[in-house]
Amino acid sequence: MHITKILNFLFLSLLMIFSCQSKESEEITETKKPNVLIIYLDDLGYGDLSAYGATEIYTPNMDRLANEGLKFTNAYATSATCTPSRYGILTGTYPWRNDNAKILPGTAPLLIETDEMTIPKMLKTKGYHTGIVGKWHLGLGDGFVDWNEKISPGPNEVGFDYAYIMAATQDRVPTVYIKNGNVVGLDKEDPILVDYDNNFEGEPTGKNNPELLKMMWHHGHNSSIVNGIPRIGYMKGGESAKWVDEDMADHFLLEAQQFIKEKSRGENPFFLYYAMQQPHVPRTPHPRFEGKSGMGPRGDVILEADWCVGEIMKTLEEEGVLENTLVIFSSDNGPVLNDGYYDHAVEKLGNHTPWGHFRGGKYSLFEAGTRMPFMTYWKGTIQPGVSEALVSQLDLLNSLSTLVGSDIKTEDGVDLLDVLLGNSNEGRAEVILEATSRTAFRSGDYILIPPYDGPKVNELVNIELGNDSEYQLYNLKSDPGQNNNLAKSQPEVLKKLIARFEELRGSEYEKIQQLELK
Ligand code: NG6
Ligand code: CA
Repeated sequence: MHITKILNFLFLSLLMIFSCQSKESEEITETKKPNVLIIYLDDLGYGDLSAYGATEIYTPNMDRLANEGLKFTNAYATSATCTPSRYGILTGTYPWRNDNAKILPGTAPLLIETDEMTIPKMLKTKGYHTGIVGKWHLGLGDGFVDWNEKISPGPNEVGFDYAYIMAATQDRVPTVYIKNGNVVGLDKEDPILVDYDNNFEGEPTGKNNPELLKMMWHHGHNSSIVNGIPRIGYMKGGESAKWVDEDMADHFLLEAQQFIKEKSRGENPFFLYYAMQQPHVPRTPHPRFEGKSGMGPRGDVILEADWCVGEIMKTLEEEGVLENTLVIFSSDNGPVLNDGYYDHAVEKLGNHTPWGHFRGGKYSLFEAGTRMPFMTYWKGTIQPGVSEALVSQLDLLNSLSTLVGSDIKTEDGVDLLDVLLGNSNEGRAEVILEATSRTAFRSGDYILIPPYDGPKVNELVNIELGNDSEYQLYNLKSDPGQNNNLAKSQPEVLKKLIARFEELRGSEYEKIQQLELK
């Protein structure tokens, strides 16, 4: 062979070896991207976990995440109700920017625009397989939904490759599971009809047929009856597709485990948003958990949820991905006892304090509405500890984006990856909180609640809402229970916070002031 040919051959061979090697190392970095699992509970309070101070209920599996991971004490949901919070966590955008981000009926159209950024969409740009299992409550379809055809747009159109969901809440129709847009187990001969205004002729309701109920309604929840439980909204047909409430936790758990098992064995990393239904009403523990808490169904479903968390962690372990998975645990809004059914939540509470040492609860602008249990756990990467950094669920999109090497960022979110991993205590400087369309402003240790009309207490659920005719200003560090209004004694701080809040909320804030002047 001619010498130049030999050199050429050698050069090409070396080139091939190098290019193979760099391809291989690229692949290694690809597979090194961690899986992300968000475990999101529904109406679980700050004080509902033993790791957060509960003494009357024991949640060992949630505690494990808190004790072996990072336990946050200053973490917020964006809102004190479900739909807006879920909108906030998934889009990284404040829900009060979207007028439709309010508690939705089961027939509401999809709230997230299909061109809007979401966590799963962002992760998909980096090769993630994305899935949701559990509660959706962000609307489906684009105006009218035929539940007997493929339902679209929905989670699949806003970033989830796989979606196994309930449309809204456990207390709202339709009471069926939906897999990638199709109602599971539907018999086409028995089509589903849903209406939130009018009943279907001849169908029993909670209001007219109390003799058919196994759980009695207290307020609302008196429309169609499914499995002896009266619901919000009317539904007819779809018998074979109706869920069994007591099996729901096991059902979603199995789906979540299957997703993890399948995706752990694949090449790409996965993202799973496991949106559990507990302890939202109606509280229907599996018989295995019935009576176990001594606190009635609310306590029992918290124990059930805790068991589910343990099982999901076991699956990660069994699949060998525990050290390559970032687990984030939180809840969508604060706790409520009586949310519309007689289920002994009030009577059997005993000394338990679901709201921890905070004031208010679900629906409230006071702290317990949005201050959430929030833990990050990543075996081998996150060191156990407690973080007092101010974080919002809004920040997950930007933080996860940095984690996976993406530069997608939303304006409202803050990249707090270092804080979530325990490498920094520098959280947010400020955050806006929302409760049923009212907003408050936290800045440093202070919280400003502007004046709002409306009752001080929602008597039906017995929760203080945060409304007052005057400004409220609290120092949350020295007064987490919000008992000492500093608006009069600290006028300088008050003025500063009002000005900043006004700047952030702009025209929205002017609207509030106009309301106030009326
Ligand atoms: C309220 C329901 C409540 C619950 C809530 C949504 C009534 C009287 N109350 O309107 O039971 O379903 O909506 O909860 O119907 S959330 O956690 O999904 O926001
Ligand atoms: Ca909720």
